[in-house]
Amino acid sequence: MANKTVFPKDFLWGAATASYQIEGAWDKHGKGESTWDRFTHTPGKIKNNDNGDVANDHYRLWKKDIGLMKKLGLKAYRFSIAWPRILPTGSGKVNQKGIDFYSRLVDGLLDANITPFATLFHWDLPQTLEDEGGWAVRSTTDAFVEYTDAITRALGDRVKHWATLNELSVVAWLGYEMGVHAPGLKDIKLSVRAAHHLLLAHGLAVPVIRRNSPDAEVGTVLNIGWKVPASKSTMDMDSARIDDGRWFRWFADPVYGRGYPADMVEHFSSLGALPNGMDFVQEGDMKVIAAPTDFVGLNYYGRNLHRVDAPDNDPQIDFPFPKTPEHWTEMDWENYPDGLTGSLARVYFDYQPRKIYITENGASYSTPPDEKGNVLDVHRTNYLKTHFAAAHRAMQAGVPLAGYFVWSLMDNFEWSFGYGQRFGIVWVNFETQERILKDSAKWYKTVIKKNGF
Ligand code: IFM
Repeated sequence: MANKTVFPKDFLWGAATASYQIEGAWDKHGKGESTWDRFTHTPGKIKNNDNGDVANDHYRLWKKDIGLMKKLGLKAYRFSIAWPRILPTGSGKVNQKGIDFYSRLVDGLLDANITPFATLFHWDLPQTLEDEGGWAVRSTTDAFVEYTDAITRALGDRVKHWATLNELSVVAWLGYEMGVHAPGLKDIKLSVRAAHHLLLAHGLAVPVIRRNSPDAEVGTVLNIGWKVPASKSTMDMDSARIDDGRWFRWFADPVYGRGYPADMVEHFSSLGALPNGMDFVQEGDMKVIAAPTDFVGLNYYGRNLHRVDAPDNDPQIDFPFPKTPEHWTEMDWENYPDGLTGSLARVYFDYQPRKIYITENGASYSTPPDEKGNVLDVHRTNYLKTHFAAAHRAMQAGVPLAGYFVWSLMDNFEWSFGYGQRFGIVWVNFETQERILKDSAKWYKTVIKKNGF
């Protein structure tokens, strides 16, 4: 049968992971402690008290993992670099063994014809920096520049795709306001400061990367959800607007030179987050944050429907599908491909990035291997198929989507949920470190080969 959904010739089909979620070797070869090491070693923070001490043992098994990528025919691999491997205490002395690990990984990828796509910060901050205030203090941005300089000097000749930070909003809100991610703080005043410093770190890093890796593409990675009011009532609409403002506009607007969104400054003030106004924003910061970039990476997982249960609210007019695995993943996230088309179109037409990558998209389903050792993860395959088609629709409407990274290459440590949530297209037995290509991976392989489906 002929392909129905065909992608451009050079489309970058990939898969993504993150250092803390897969590497293990948390204290090996000079690596410093990270905030996630500290957080997971604190009893009661993570489901089953799981931690990333060993995780997928990728630090040791990286060659085997490149073998898997090769088998799948991946064109690109998105991974992150653990800052505390490079600068164990956040700044100061560089740990050559840490650099060597990523250098070997990059060479291995290039040998396998796989484009390395590196993220500088996917949440594992050196604990020493956290002890000095972490992202809530400005000095962490200087340390980030130092780290960026060290790693891009070492890899900038070979890595030509750099993302600065992953999902800044998740770091700021889950880590500093809600306390469910490292460092586990619950202080909204600190969280808005953290958000600003994460943005500033991004802006400061861009020229450093350009200097050390001259012909590379540079961007950042933002998470985006399809936030919809359940009715036309003001309450539902406000709720959806604020949710989008918090998780997306608060970050995208400054990156694209618009400054902080006024409605959200008002919102944060009303919550008591800004007792001294925006005193943490110094002259010139907003210009730094708006440094021109080559792409934006979007992580999309689903729709959030806003229904404010108030007696005088409008009748609710929109309802999600029933909670069957077809429509809901095991994270209790709605499977809503149209939201991906909408998000891509919105970001492109509203912010005009030069290029977009879907830097993460995928689903958690825990389907285990059957007695023959096959993992029949039909819901994941269906999730991916419908989302690939949704991305393709956006491209037909003119969105310059250049690549797609499935989250995740393999099952891994899912933060506060531990190992219970499995996003991988490759099954991992965490006792034996055996890897098995799930059916979704086998299907993805055919998509990559045919450049469509
Ligand atoms: O596992 C995470 C990833 O680290 C960041 N984006 C969302 C994924 C699924 O929760």
